[in-house]
Amino acid sequence: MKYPAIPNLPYVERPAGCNDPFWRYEGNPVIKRHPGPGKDRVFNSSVVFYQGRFVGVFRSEGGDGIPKLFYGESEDGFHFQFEEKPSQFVDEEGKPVSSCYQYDPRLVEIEGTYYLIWCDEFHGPALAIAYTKDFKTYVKIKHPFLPFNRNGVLFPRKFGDEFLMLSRPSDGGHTKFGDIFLSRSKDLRYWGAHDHVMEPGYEWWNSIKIGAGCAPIETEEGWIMIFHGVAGTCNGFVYSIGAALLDKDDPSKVIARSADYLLTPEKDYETVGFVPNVCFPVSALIDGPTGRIALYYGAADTVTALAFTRIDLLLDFIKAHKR
Ligand code: BMA
Repeated sequence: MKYPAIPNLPYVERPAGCNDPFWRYEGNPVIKRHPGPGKDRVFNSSVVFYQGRFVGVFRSEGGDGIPKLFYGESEDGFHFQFEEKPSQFVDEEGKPVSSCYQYDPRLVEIEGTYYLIWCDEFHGPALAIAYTKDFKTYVKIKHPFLPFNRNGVLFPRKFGDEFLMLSRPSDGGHTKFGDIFLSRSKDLRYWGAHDHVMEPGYEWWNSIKIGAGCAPIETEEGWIMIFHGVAGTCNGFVYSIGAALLDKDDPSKVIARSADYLLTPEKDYETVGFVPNVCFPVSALIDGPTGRIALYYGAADTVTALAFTRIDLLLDFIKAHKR
């Protein structure tokens, strides 16, 4: 697929002397603590380019600590305003539907419709799907899979007449395991033809569990899958950012996987917060003509940060650090 131009992409060039595959925005975090009334922490959120500016679905937690999804927008991709009230969903008959929590929203545009996948309450944590064309009305369809599954990402285009989703079946709690699987559907309602994609790594930074991050990025050489990889320590989990290259025609096949992480918690806003040591990638803006990428990631389950890279640098890194 051809990624459109984003002339106003929030982006800063790689600093001279830096050889890292991702470099952080100096003004991080772009969404700090308490960015609006009732919003104590906004993180693990999804931003897309829409009608010349940036809009998104944001995970926010307030006084009750229960995550909900909120609409937000920005002219420049660095400064965001949020709606005060959580987004409302209707079912396919137009009747309001609600669930008691929602988190880790992933947005993707396919043929003019924006699809949202998130972790929803459905007798335990399960994936949910809704679609919107205007970010005002979200139509929620039935949960694609049974509980428990907290991590789902759609590919940004159909393969023939099928949608493809990466997901990570889990348990009802903080899951001490997890592989990435690929599932197929012609209508987003009935999913099957599952394939296994990737298991946790022997490298310690991703040895407990892995989960897809932003929507996979299509390149001439295949799909770049940015994912989070989790290490287990005596102080709890540590979430880093990894990348792999999946086959262009059959993305259940892994062509190359970086043995090294691309970004790991180092800055204060990543190592200190509600949950320390978390870099959780969720959405990427891609400027087609230049291959520049702006990655939004949640930091320490507290704030939202930006890191930058380019398609060619990601491909080079994955190949150079291939296991
Ligand atoms: C995962 C999810 C994420 C969170 C991460 C670290 O299991 O709940 O939302 O960022 O844990 O706490």
